Amino acid sequence: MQLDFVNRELTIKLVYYGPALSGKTTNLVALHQAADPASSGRLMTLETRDDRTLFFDLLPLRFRTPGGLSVRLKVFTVPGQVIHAATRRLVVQGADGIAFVADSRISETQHNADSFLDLKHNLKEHGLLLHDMPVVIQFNKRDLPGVRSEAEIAELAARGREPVYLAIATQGLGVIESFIGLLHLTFGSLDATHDLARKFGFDARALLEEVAEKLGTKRSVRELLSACVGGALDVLRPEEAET
Ligand SMILES: Nc1nc2c(ncn2[C@@H]2O[C@H](COP(=O)(O)OP(=O)(O)OP(=O)(O)O)[C@@H](O)[C@H]2O)c(=O)[nH]1
Ligand SMILES: [Mg+2]
Repeated sequence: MQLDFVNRELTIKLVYYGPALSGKTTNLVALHQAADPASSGRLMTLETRDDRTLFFDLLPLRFRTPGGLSVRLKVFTVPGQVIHAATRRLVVQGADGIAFVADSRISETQHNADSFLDLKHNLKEHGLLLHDMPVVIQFNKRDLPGVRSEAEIAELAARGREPVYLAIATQGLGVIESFIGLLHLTFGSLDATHDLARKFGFDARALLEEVAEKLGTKRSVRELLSACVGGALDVLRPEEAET
């Protein structure tokens, strides 16, 4: 997180992590398409001819809170291919929150697990603990055959602390829900660490509503957040659990 006191501007870094071809770039493309052009900058992607991310993608978004605070979100993806290990380590540096995009197919279980471990190691390289990091998990590619059942995912989710979302990123399904879930955790964590509400009049809920609106959804933030199949969205904001 970067805080520019003079211009009352907050910059937050979010990273979409996960194994190769799980759909990280597709999530960013869907967010970019959904976003109001006034809030969204150009989606920057650098890919090989076969659509594999070579370095990273970056989607810049900008919002203004009712209190006059300007919030810039820099949404990155890492390149999932194993050979790009050094790049992933670089991209994850300074992340305020992570969306882990897993491939729902049972055949991809090991790749998902390897990538999650890789994330943990890379955070550690920067002195960060996965446990302290706001993380949501998205099980993508729900439309494909051979996927883990919803009941099974719900069971996995119930055992973990990370909120879990189901998605078909190519159809834009579950993309906004996952993103709003990630923002909810990340804002809560930053607020708790830096006391943003008291010092800056940072209103996380109002900002979430602003983001949801600018992403063109008619659904309420509450509805979007409750799309998660398990985990604990309240890990970092216990008071939200009662509302
Ligand atoms: N059927 C289906 N295909 C998907 C879905 N999401 C992404 N894809 C496809 O999966 C392929 C890989 O998607 P990307 O978004 O490029 O994957 P990535 O995670 O960015 O991959 P790397 O950049 O190599 O790490 C593309 O052909 C997408 O169209 C989905 O929900 N369902
Ligand atoms: Mg990619």
